[in-house]
Amino acid sequence: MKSTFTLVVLFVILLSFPVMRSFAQDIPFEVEPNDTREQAQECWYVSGEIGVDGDVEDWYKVSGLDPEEYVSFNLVYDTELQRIDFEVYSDTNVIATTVFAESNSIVSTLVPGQCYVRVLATNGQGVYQLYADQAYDFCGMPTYVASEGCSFF
Ligand SMILES: [Ca+2]
Repeated sequence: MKSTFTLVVLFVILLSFPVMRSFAQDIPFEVEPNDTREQAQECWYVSGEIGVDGDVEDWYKVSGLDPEEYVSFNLVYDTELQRIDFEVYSDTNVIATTVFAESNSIVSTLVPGQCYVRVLATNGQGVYQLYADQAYDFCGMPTYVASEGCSFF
């Protein structure tokens, strides 16, 4: 009985590897030029590189959001190599920004207009991943909470 359970667990683990790998491969990479709002790349999640060859900002456009529900943004990067902040826009208005963000900084906010995210290299260079999410827990609260060091306007 115990060996059957062990086999089932091993089988599930083996099955999960292709799923995780395919998810990682499905994250699109940024497309330059994307240095202005007009050049913003449409996506909910993206991997990019910043701080290289004078490229200090990347713009993204997030469409299909429910304007009455909170959206969470999560930025992941290597703090040993770089420092990155990001700003969230509703149309042309900045509504939230991180200040000296740690990796895995999360901002949750309402975005009533067209959403844009501007990623800014503040020091160094390297790659990052940016995720937008409108997922909620069973109590209707955003699954992410705002990190310290984030400002809202
Ligand atoms: Ca850029």
